[in-house]
Amino acid sequence: MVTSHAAKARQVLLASAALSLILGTGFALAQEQETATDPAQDHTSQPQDVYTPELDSLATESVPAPGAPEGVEALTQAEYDEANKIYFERCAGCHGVLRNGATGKALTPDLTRELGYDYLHSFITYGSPAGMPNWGTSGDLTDEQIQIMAKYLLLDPASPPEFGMAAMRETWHVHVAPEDRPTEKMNDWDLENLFSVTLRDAGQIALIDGGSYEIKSVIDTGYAVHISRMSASGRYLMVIGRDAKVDMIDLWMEEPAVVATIKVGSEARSIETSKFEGWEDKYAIAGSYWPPQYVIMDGNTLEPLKIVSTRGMVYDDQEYHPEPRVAAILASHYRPEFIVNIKETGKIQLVDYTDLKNLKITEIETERFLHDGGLDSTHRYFITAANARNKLVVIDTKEGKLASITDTGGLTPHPGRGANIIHPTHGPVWATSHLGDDSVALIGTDPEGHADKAWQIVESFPALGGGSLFVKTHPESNHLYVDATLNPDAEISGSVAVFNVSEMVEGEDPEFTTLNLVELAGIEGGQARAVQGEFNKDGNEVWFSLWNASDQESAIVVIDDKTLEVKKVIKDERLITPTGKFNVHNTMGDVY
Ligand code: DHE
Repeated sequence: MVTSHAAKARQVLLASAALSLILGTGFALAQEQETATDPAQDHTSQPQDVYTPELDSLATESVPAPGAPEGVEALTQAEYDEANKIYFERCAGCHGVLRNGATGKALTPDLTRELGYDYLHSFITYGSPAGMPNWGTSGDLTDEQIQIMAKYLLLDPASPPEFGMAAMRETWHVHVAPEDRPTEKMNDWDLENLFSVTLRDAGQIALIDGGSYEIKSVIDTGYAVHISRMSASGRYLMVIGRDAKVDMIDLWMEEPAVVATIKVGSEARSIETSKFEGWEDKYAIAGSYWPPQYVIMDGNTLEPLKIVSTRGMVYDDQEYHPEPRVAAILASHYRPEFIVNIKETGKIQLVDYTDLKNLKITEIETERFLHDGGLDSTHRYFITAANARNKLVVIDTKEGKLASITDTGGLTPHPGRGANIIHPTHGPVWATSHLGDDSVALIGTDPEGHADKAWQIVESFPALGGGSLFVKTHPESNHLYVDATLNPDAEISGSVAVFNVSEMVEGEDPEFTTLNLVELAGIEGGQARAVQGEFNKDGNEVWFSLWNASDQESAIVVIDDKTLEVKKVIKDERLITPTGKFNVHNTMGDVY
């Protein structure tokens, strides 16, 4: 069904059992934001809460139980293992691996012992108005588990193992040496229009031909595989799992396959390759959540060359942070540099890769909790969300400095790589949607032609609802697509809003067309969620994943960008939990 909508109600709260089904309960963590008010939060009460990292690879690490000081009860190793698993899956995303606090409060023993066992027990059971989930009364943890957790918090924090060069080299395997690889493309695949599709819960990616929609291959990758990025030449596809395993796939082989792998830590989310002229395919870089570091690798073999720790001072109060996670990493097109978002310290590093021995890093003070972001249409400016601070940070990658920090006016911006459109009066702008409300914000990106609007939020208007994760467009398209993946309402989470860009009018909320993709694709079981539009190479089709629970039917639906009609529904039993999609041409050239 296709319907037209005007502006809708702004705030949407999220309380969805189906969401836990898809995401796992570990997503169910409340952030203790300064803005939170009123009654104890159910841990799924807001979209941004259920999107908190679940460090479930770390949860599998065995850490010896620490001894207990006088007056504190010790845990057996079995109890300690259980507590660690619960902590990393459900608590560490907010309170930090080392319990020093992140978006949630610090839980170090000096503080917890002061509070005492009874306080901790009831705090975990009932939660708090500031955003601590009510783990007991919600039924997520049993009283026995809460007792263990209260005791666990009185002990010294577990410190999971580091992952330095020796550990990395042990996991590094070159399956096909560069000299044994083809010297030219050996298959008849249309590589530029190939899509790498994340099959999240299967730990695989599907390579799907953009012309025939045929699944050419399904390849095993890391656990809860997260994203794919292309090498600048379009030959190598890099895939990273949440378990920090990187797989490098050679698309030139007769049957594209993994030619090198490495594990770069225990928990990771980001991977990128060098793109500056003359440095194409030379290096890859992966950032981890644990340990807090990034590693630069050889672009042909994934050999780890240089590990850089991100531990250090927070940008403003200049207090030490022991575990700043690495979020988005992009390659600069203007300098031989990687742009690295460091979450907790609020710093963006521009890492010059021309001389790894004498590494030069430009460190820019920005805002805490940097997450994802992308480039403007000229590729000169990197625009990224400090999402728990409701801000967009803009970096001038040519000059190597901060251009602006702007409040989006919405709650928890989540742009993905964003979308570059040309607004009829504001000119070139970049769009982000929000997790915490239904707003879409447009920021001016043309300091030369529209100087008065540069880095200002020039428009903010409603789309379908809260819980949006990604926006998408293409230079050949006149449409802006906005999903609402984490919205509790199945009709909304299964739909996308489509805005006609050339009809946008300054100061007016634009009308949009709603495409109920789940209905259009004929998916009946579960709560399939429409997520992350991605265009084909020519920009005349947009693909959305319909992401269902792993035991339910999922699909990819292909929409004709001109007519907004369904061109194809790709259904296949191998398409288990499809989420991100990365078109080779668009990903290698940063086309969005
Ligand atoms: Fe992602 C990008 C982190 C959950 C799908 N995600 C990113 C990036 C980061 C990140 C840092 C930017 C990478 C880059 O550009 O280098 N994601 C996290 C988390 O910490 C979080 C919130 C929780 C977690 O435990 O991992 C998380 N992400 C998810 C999902 O649940 C999603 C929706 C489904 C899935 O497959 O896991 C998801 N994230 C994506 C996608 C991108 C992404 C599809 C790339 C978007 C793009 O267009 O570039």
